[in-house]
Amino acid sequence: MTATHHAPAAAESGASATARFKSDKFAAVADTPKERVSLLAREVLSAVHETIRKHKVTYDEYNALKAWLIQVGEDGEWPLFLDVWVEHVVEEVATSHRKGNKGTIEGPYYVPGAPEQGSRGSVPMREGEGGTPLVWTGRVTSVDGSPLKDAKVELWHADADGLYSQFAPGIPEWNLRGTFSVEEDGSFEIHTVRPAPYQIPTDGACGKLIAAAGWHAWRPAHLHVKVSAPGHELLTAQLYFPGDEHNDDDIASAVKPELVLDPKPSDGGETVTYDFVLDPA
Ligand code: MBD
Ligand code: FE
Repeated sequence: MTATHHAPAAAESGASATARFKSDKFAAVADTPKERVSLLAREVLSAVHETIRKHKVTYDEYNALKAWLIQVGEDGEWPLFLDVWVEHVVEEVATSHRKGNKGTIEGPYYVPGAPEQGSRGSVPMREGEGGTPLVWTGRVTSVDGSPLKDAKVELWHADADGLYSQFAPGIPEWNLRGTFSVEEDGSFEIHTVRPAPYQIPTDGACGKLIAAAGWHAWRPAHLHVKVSAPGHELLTAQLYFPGDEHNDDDIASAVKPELVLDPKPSDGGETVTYDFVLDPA
């Protein structure tokens, strides 16, 4: 099966991301101090006003914007919109002090609490799961080189059709989602499959913007990870594959050269090594 057979599931994925954000994160959203709200809201609005003046935005364009903004909410695509077009700059600002591993955006499809698979094992997958088998070995250390024996590596990614479990229908709950521990020396070995390049939902409001602007909807194939260890900053990253045609024009602007893997063919699949270096908190 190819990704195109599944494109219609996409708007549901956007709406599922809204439901997920509400259930996991609404309670955790901290109040923003009044002075910050005032400053940031004023500056964002000024930037909008400037754009309108500079380009002489018309009433037709203003009303098209209103209609579109309403549709983003109705389609449940605010998480998708924000994570694709805004999060990468928040991530850049939040992690610019780091000396350890580069990170990148979380995106809309993380689910906490994926099943524990030990330090050497497979992510949950279906019988005959599509995609080239991938064996990934790595180590988690602190910036001083010491192994972090209590580290956890959470991995989640799309399947060979570009779909995420819990966001697209008909996929087992924790498919291609797992939590791994590490050995005393910080090492781990994870068995999974190579995901497909990912097309963001084209049948909702975000897709409408992409079509109206003549952009494309693609992200390169990627593995999402969260790497954590006591006393260290949480690392959220994505790993990419060399030669993917969208590594240079990711719709979500989330590719960094340090995050591109170097897989080697091995019997029936691929092996890859990628280590993580965490910053002390
Ligand atoms: C994804 O899979 C993703 O990683 C991002 C950032 C946005 C949309 C879908
Ligand atoms: Fe993703």
